[in-house]
Amino acid sequence: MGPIEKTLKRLPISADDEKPLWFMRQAGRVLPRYLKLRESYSFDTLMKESELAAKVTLLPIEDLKVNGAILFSDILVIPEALGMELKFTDAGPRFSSPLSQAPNSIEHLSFDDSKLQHVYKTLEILTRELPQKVTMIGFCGAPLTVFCYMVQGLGSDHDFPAAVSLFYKEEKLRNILLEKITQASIEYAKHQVAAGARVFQLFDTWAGILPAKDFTEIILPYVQRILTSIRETGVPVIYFPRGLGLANSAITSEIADGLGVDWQSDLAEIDSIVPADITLQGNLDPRRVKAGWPFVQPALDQLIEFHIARRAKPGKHIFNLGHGVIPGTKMETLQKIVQRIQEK
Ligand code: 1CP
Repeated sequence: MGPIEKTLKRLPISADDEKPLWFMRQAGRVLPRYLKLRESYSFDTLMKESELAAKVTLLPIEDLKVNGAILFSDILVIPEALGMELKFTDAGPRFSSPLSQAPNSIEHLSFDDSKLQHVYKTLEILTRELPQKVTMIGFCGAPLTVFCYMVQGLGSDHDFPAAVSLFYKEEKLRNILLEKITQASIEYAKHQVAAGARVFQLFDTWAGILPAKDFTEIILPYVQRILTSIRETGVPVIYFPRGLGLANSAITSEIADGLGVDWQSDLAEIDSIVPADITLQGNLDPRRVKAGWPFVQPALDQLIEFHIARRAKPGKHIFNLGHGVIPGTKMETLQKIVQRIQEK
């Protein structure tokens, strides 16, 4: 069992274990070997051809020496499997008709798990190929984040005005859509576990777009249902609610084993408002990482101090960024981060 899984299961890390470490969006953004593959294949092909997806998943293990492998896929596969048409354009993925254009079509969405077989096949290949110390991390998008993209569309305003206004105006349709996303995510996540995922992360990139009270009262119960059903299989879960701020205090160990902390938050402060039995993950600022090694090193050394101070107890902290690696970041900077963490 690798250090990431051990940490989340609160098992002691031994002296010969590496420190638990991976980067959000570690595969599909900056690695030269990935960018080279993209010259020959579309993103869609890389994701849907399982042999290729497995190969891309392994690149950061080989080139960065992280000890978590996150499945190469996307959170948009759930809307697609619910029946929305997704096109991969040069400007990025786009839905042909976001739901705000025809809200009543929400009633007709229906989950087809057979569209996701390629994901399970990728995981099966990886389960055979991953070194023991590397933890296979499955993932999907959280209900609110997926709702925002489905209703608003992609590549548009990240305040999601059309999605949030439908959220308040059309309560019945909102609940139907959140319920469909939740049920599909549960089935999808359980299937990922059956195919070999050892840890699961739920990405809630847009958790911060609602007022905290609405988030905790309306959204969190859906999140909790997904996470609970995964935990029931014995697989630990990390929840990454970006932009939640002080409302992170609602994330107890009833909800998740690990909490992904965004770069906006002070890690020690989040530590003081969440229960002690939750593992924190994060939270180097990816823009500092993009700025280059001299600018990231002081912040990294502070993070290492934080990690070491908490390390006396098992299950405390996993190294990561506070959001995904930014395009244009140098691979060498990521490699230096890994080296420094593992040598201290
Ligand atoms: O390292 C990896 O790349 C792992 C695979 C991975 C993951 C974990 C991809 C590949 N996407 C994701 C998650 C994801 N996708 C999130 C949550 C994490 C985050 O906030 O970074 C989100 C919000 C998305 C949605 C998404 N997918 C967008 C943003 C759209 C918008 O307007 O905000 C885009 C452009 C994508 C496409 C995508 N997904 C992944 C890649 C490599 C790409 C780019 C494809 C291309 O080359 O066009």
